[in-house]
Amino acid sequence: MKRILTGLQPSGELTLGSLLGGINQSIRYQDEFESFIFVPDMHAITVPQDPKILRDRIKKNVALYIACGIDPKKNIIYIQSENLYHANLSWILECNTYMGEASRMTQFKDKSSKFQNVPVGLFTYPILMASDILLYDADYVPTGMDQKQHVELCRDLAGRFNKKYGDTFKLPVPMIPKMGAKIMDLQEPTKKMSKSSPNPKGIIYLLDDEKTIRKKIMAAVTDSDARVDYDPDKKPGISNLLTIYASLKELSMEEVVSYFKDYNYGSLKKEVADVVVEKLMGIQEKYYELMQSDEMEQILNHGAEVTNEIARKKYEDVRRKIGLGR
Ligand code: ATP
Ligand code: LTN
Repeated sequence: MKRILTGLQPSGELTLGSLLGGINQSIRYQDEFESFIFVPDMHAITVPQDPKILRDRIKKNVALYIACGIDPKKNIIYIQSENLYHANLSWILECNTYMGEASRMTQFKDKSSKFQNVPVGLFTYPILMASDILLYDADYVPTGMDQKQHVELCRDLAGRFNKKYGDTFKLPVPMIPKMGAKIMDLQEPTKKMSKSSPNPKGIIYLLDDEKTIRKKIMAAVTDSDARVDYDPDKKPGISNLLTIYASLKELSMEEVVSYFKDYNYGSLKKEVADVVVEKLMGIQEKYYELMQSDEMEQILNHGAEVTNEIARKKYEDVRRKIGLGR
């Protein structure tokens, strides 16, 4: 069975975008592949984090993965920092990465421009990501378009290592959803709904209560044309609401547009809010149950155990090949 592996950074609270663009993909693949899903908490500290908030969020995210439908029986679920091999392999890969190729990463250019003193970890971030992937011989890495360049760097590093030291790593293939739902900010519908964005009004968090969800959707920015149509360039706000509805109801855009064609914006928003509320209330019920049970501890202990064993073998192979240790 082919193996897939992915992670969502705990750099902010998970959003409707995380669910429809990220988590849902993993749910879709969990029957078809051997599936690894983890919390890349070491990636999150490449930008400043409050320790208490970070720690709470790591566990929250795991519970949310499961509450959204990631089945712990079908997935190995784990926390990156509970496995020391990630950082160890990352160091070895760093010694085999060129400044030129690392400097080309567009995410680094974007994120570093926001700092006066740029953390070095922000620069080496994609190399740690390569290590996350290569330790487990992942065949596919489901992720957003923004991470494609990182997976390509990972392939380059793996290929270089294999050439120099003999066949060691599998070359992973990025799995970018073809027509994956890209959910936009409700207040700035030309921008992605992003968990690290500073304005919560445009973002539906998975743990928002019903009243907040309805308020945010009813206040979503639209246009003055008052005609329901899917046109992301000219009508980004309405198109975004249609996308949310289509993804949650698993309908095609044609079906959704034809369903809403005689609606005014107010009643369209109300129906979109109804389906979002229904979905998120179901997730939240499961989430609060999980947070109170000890099931999460068992799942994470199991994940740590299994992944440490796999990673240890890979790391020892690498260490031996490059001549480290006795
Ligand atoms: P950050 O704001 O910290 O950069 P993010 O909210 O953009 O994070 P990531 O953790 O980088 O989210 O993304 C995890 C996965 O979820 C990626 O595959 C990404 O493409 C997807 N994703 C995140 N937000 C959205 C969104 N609004 N629409 C579609 N997919 C999304
Ligand atoms: N950089 C990714 C998160 C991430 C990841 C990974 C995804 C860290 N390590 C390994 C897939 C495989 C992000 O920001 N979405």
